Amino acid sequence: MAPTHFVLRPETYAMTIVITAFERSPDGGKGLARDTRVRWALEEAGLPYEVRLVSFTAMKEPEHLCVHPFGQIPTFEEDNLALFETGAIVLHIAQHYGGLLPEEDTDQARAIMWMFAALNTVEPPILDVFVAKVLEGDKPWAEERMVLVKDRVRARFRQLAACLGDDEWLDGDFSAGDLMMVSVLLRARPSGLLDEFPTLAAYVARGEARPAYQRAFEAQLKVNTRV
Ligand code: GTB
Repeated sequence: MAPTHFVLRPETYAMTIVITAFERSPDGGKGLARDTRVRWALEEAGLPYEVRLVSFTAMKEPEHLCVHPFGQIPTFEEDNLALFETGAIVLHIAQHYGGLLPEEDTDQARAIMWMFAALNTVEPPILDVFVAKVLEGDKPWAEERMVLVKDRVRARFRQLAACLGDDEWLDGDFSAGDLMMVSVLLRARPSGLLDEFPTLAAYVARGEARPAYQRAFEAQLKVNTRV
């Protein structure tokens, strides 16, 4: 039976790549929402794209739910393909267009491993800090929990910093693994945790200095600061 989800009807095929992003990101344009990493991957690959902006209400409506079952951003549409999940989107871009994955199979496998490490091992404790502050900040145990949660991030950052050492990137040349890791680490900057680890902060700064990141950042900033 033909799949009914995530394969677009011909009349809705995207002629150019279309992604979705917040109509207005709660971060006011700091680039912390997850469309930035997708924009960055598209810029690294040199691909033009359009952005469909969605409100929090529109994200939960059927039109959006048929490309994102969890009612979130970002999504990615190209020809008859619709994807959600930034890991899948960045991997798709990296595998189908140049510039983000090494040629050699084993090198490529390790770059993908770093993408997964960023999303599955490093991002969760960073998100816990956000949850502890924003969603649980008014609980009587919030302060105590915050200490624990921040220490878990520090433990992870110590391990990551040991792995990175004084290298420029995680494994040879810049790859989709670095793009994802830098994107994830950026989310730890507002808490001050990133700056406790100068080599990680410098690694993130190298990512931010890439022209493709700058273009991605500027594009989301323009959306989130328009009047
Ligand atoms: N695992 C998914 C992925 O990687 O694509 C997670 C997607 C996701 O969490 N999307 C968020 C969303 O749509 C936006 S990025 N949330 C709306 C909802 O769930 O209703 C998360 C985010 C939001 C706000 C900030 N900020 O203000 O700093 C940063 C990141």
